[in-house]
Amino acid sequence: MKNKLLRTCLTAFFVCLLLSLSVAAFATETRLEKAMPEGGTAILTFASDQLLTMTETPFTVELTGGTGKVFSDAAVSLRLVMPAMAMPLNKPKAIWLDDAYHGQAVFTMAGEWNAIMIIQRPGHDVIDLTFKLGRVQMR
Ligand SMILES: [Cu+2]
Repeated sequence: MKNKLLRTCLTAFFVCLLLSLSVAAFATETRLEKAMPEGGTAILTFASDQLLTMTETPFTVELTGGTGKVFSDAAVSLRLVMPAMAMPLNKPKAIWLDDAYHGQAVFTMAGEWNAIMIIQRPGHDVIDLTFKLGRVQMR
């Protein structure tokens, strides 16, 4: 009887813990999604909900075809640009590892930024998709 109560309490505790962890995980990301021209989606996720200047910010790219197939054969990079002005070339690559393409972005100035995702798949034309990132804040 006592064991059963204990088990119920522990289960409730772990469910609460998992829920709070997953809520925290969602809150600390910037996740952006775009449709690809030939169907499917490209998802760009930065490991921060507020992008900051002069900070190495990990990002991932997930490419999924219209039929749900995950594309792992692409050459992927981001061209980070400020729509308001010309900035030095800032083009981090993203390398396939396990389940997604992984890269590191550094924003060199506060203000409005876009990421132009450049996707090159064997036997396909190069695709570029523009993601609006909003304001990057001074660290
Ligand atoms: Cu600038």
